[in-house]
Amino acid sequence: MTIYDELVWRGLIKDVSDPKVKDILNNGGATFYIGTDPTGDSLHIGHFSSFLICKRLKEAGHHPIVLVGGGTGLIGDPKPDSERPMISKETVWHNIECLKSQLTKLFDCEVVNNYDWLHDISFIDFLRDYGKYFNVNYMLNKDIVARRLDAGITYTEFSYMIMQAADFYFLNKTKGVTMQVAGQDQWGNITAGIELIRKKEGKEAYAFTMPLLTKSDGSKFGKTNGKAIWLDINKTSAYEMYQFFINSEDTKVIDYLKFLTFLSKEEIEELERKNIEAPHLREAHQALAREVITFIHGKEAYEDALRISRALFSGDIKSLTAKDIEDGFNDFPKYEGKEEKLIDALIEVRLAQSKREAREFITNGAVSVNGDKVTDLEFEISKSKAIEGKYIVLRRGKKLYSLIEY
Ligand code: 383
Repeated sequence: MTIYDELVWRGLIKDVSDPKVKDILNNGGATFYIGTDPTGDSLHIGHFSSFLICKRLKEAGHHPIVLVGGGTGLIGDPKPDSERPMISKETVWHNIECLKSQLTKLFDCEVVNNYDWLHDISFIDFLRDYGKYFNVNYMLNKDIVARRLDAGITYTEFSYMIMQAADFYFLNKTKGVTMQVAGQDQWGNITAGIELIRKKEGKEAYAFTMPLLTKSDGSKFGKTNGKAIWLDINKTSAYEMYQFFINSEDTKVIDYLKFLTFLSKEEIEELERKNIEAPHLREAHQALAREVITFIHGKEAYEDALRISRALFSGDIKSLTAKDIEDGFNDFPKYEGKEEKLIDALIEVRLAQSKREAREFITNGAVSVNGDKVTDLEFEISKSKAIEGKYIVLRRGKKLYSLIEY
């Protein structure tokens, strides 16, 4: 199977700028780039799904460059619904450092920062050298701008596409980048760059986009209860990530395997068969969790997550040693152990928002202490009740855990 056919099979191709993209991908040897703005101090699983293309294309003999948008991050890529809040420069610098180290660790790629070339273009040069190539009508017709016209868009965000276009132009000129890759939401910015290169240099540049992963109801993939799945293990533990993938919808799990793993067509087809024949074994879900977590956090973190999940699933907290709990809950925040009422502890460890809520959870039998359900509103926690005198694991509902350390 050619790389192009493989990308199509994996569902990774949404739009292509030119039919030639197929040959370019199959021939190898192209330099391409994909960018991200430093809007946060970690990438999330949505970014991961796009950036994996670096590894796929690298294996097919292409050279990937990853761009962190220090310049564009100070401006803000227009969202369809509302203007982005401005981020302070300090935050942007901090986020860049965080993203750079994540990206190099995960994808082992050359990383560039567009602040390096965008920051010293003067306003006059910007208007003369770049603005002059953009007809306002063309810009207004870009989907993202058109969608913002009613609610309003500032001149700052309106200019964003010119900056991203300037990046493509700059990387084309200085690093021989001939192709840009991104999620489908970036189509407008990417084609602006292709146009700029054509107009300024008379050269052809290329691009393709990847579909955004969705759930079966069409909503965005990558969140549980409104919380993003981050790649930073301190923001989303390996265990939480494990839960996220294990709970993927049965009708979507095969799509996710194609999109997010490097398992072969044969392996995925085999899992697809098992998913239909023996869905209760959840082998496809297991494989998805294993592959993605191992890629992001390594084998050990995956195995910890699995072991903890098994113990937590069976409610068998007491089978865990203090060391097990330390390892497994490594990524969880630890709360300071006190001698206090369970009701108060639940609020402190963020398993309840108020006393009223905490009481309700306890009386409804939703709370357990080290695996034992507690319905007594007067129950007190203390060091003497901790596993090996060290840890108390509080659970609310089926999945929410907090760790108390003495
Ligand atoms: C900036 C300057 C460039 C090229 C790209 C950029 C960033 C781009 C953007 N990307 C998204 C982001 O930063 O906003 N304008 O969060 C996301 N990407 C990737 C992918 C995705 C996109 O980082 O679809 C999801 O992850 O393209 O939304 O010269």
